[in-house]
Amino acid sequence: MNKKTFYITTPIYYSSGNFHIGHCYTTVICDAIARFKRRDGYDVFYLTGTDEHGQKVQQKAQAAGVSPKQFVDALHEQIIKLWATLNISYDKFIRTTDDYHEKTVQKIYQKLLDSGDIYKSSYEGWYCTPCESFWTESQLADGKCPDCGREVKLQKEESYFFRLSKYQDRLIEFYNQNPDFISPKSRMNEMINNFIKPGLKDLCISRTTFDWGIKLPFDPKHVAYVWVDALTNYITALGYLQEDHAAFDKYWPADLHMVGKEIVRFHTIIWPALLMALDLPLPKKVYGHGWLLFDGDKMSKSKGNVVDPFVLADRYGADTVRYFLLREIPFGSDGNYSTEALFARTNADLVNDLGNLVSRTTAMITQYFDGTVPAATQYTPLDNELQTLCLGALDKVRVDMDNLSAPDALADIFKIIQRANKYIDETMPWALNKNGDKARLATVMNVLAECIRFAATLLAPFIPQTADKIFAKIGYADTKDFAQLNSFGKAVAGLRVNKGDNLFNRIDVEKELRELAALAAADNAKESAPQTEQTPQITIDDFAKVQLLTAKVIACEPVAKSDKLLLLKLQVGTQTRQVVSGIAQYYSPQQLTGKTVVLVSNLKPAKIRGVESNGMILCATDGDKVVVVSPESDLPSGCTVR
Ligand code: ME8
Repeated sequence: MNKKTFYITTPIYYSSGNFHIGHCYTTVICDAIARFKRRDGYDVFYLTGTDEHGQKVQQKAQAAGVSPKQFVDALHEQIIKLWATLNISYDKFIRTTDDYHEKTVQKIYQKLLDSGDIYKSSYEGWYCTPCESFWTESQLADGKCPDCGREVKLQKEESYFFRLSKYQDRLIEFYNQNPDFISPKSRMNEMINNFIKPGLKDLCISRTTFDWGIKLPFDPKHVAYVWVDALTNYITALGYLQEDHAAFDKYWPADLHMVGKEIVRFHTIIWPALLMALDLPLPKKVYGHGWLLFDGDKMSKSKGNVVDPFVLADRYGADTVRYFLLREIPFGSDGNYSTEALFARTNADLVNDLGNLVSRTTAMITQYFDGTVPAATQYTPLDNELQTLCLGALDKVRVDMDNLSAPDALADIFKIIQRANKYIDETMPWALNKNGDKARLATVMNVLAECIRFAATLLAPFIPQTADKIFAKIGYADTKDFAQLNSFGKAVAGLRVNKGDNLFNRIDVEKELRELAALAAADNAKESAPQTEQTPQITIDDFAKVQLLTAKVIACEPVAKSDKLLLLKLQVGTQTRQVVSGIAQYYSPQQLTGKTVVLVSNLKPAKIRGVESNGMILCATDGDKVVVVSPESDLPSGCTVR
């Protein structure tokens, strides 16, 4: 029989760097759900990836002095490492710079043009580059981006538009017919009241003022709007409009798009409308989770290494980080991150409850039964209580997971662990041993080993490495499904236990806080160190090799077939010469003509786009701002600059 499929996605992460523990939240939750569903018999496809195009990436690459591709490659490597560190079990990782994705996005644009859903017009409005979002004047909050509070820029450009307004009524009808489509419910109301009711406007879906994006097949001056490029990853990754579309046929529509609350808008308005235009079925659910806050603020990497997931996983283990994220943050709402809370959770739940249960039980089986789990003789009502708890746990946890509430699921699993610890105090195995009651002692050990096996099986989706360690300690061969929880008692009898090291070590809170503070101080010192530490120093003789001269722009024109290049004719003393400069996006020929600039005059001549360039003019850059360097007061051309 074919298994039921389950297609789950995370957002594709921006390739702009500085990943912090908040970023791990979406991916860790999806991983727990994916692992749970696999164990529960589903054929799961778990997709994640990176969002690599757009103005923000281009600007960051420029600021870092590398090409956008080099920039995204480095970050891609970092995120792959991060997900490996946290044991994320994705089935596919998509990059929006992957060739198949780029080609399919072009086909999608063509399809939408052919169906009349795209038209050309001109855009005038506000743009928030960090969010890559368009806003109207009335949507701005105090003149700033209503999502992130940062500066917006007035954008005026020729653009292609998607007929989003056409889908307004169909969207409302869809929401009404599928009341669980947007979860939690409060986010559905937010979408309807804040965005749909005021009236949907057609969406600008192409840009011309930068070029780090997918070129539109019918007008390559334009690149695809990064959100359309990004959202379509959910279908391009499966092979939509590609030769091999078996995965698309099998898994689409998605069962769950898990996203942070700030991007619910894109996933519940733009995405379904695009799918309607493509005549495709809509995803079953979009879940908008809350944020992990740090001191009440949305997290950022500038908070130092207390929020660096690599540092946290390295010091405390991947499962400690996973457990904290899954257990501590009330799902759907914002949650606070603090190192103290991480330590408190670890010491209380993982060290005291789980770690102790496993180490006490394996030690007792080693001591009383020479390391072999005994068979039970006869269950008392007390044993039956634990048996019932274990046998009923999966149903409860399944309901919790269907509600996407990992904290509830973990609380239900820990009921077994806490009850088993109490059972040790109630049955007092050391007294049974002293009194020579071997039969009762055997049953007690058997019940405890079973509780551990049930707990480990249920914990495996959440803290997989720990579950594997526990199975190894009790000598159990995990079948990696939940069918192993169908019976209680027999599966552990005869297993050889191996106590080994502690599962988790108690965190010495004071000491750790001191060490983290020292690490943060070292990090800050590194960041505030002057640039000269990274840039190699040069001698005055090195500098003397560069001949800098003032030069007057006597003529200037665009270089044919190039959006970026200008050809400048310069007067340098008594000579003239021509220089090609990549500043057409920042200056018009008229703005430069008559200006005195600084020329690197002894630069080796080069041909740029087939045009000879003799030297280079100096410019200062700040992100996407580029300014030509010019002497403060008027000077004749040909003066030395030192
Ligand atoms: O939004 N707490 O990418 P992204 C909880 N590229 N979750 C957080 C968080 C925090 N402090 N900070 C970030 C994008 N996240 C787009 C998606 S999908 C077609 C395109 C979550 O790198 C955030 O909510 O900014 C989102 O779910 C994920 O990290 C990636 O965010």
